[in-house]
Amino acid sequence: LTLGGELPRAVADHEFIVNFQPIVDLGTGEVTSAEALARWHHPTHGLIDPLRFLEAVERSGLLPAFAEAILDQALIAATNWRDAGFDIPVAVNVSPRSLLDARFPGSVLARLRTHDLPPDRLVLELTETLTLSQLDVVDRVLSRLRDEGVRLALDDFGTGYSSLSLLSRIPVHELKIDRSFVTTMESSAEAAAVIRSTVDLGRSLNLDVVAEGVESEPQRRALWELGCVAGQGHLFARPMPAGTLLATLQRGS
Ligand code: G
Ligand code: G
Ligand code: NA
Repeated sequence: LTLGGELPRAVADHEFIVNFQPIVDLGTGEVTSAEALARWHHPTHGLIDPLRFLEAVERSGLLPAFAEAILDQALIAATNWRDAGFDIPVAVNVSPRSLLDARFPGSVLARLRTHDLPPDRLVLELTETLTLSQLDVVDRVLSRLRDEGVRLALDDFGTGYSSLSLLSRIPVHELKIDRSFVTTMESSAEAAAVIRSTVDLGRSLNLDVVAEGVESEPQRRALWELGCVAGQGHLFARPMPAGTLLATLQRGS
């Protein structure tokens, strides 16, 4: 993508917006939280997916401004849902590079205070692409957030070669099973075994486990039978604007 030169304007003009995908109870369908997913609302190209601009943002020096814009929108949405009677946490994706920035925890905590949202209403989703050599710095950044009550989730769990060692170094509250395992679980005994093991791990360590990319009723049922009680995916809902999610909550489905 050659939109890199447009990033300063995009930040200044608030062109980065957020959609929210519900995370649901796989037994009842009740919405238990929502994941914030960034989009670039470009004046001529329309809505652009994060995969097409995230790398450029991360390289640009604008990552802190981008991350703050996304976090602000997520926290505003969560306070609006709470004020309407739906006190659900919001999950925000964090770039590995933000975790190497000593100012990151202070920035997150300041925004929680500004929006008057308790820290445990925010889940930070971390990916496994962190290298082990960076873990000392990352652990310091995350300890501060964890100590204040912010919840941490390990995203794309099972895909990184270091999932388990990462988990032992960075205590988290939640594991998100990568979509690839859910997609193949009905035909692959290995994928089903990874899901079962992750659910068991969650149970032993007292972690929440969320399945990603649930697209069909047979997948939902198979996950439920393996003991996985939370999930997100197109079977339930696609990412949507905060106000649309509120209307969905108010309809009770
Ligand atoms: O919404 P979509 O499926 O296109 O998202 C693609 C990827 O972009 C996902 O892996 C998601 O984790 C990542 N992503 C979405 N929003 C953000 C964000 O605000 N910050 C970061 N770092 N990653 C995001
Ligand atoms: O990497 P991360 O876990 O943040 O992934 C979120 C991405 O997955 C978003 O881009 C979202 O749009 C996408 N997504 C969410 N649900 C589904 C689904 O059921 N199927 C597929 N193929 N993608 C999904
Ligand atoms: Na995520």
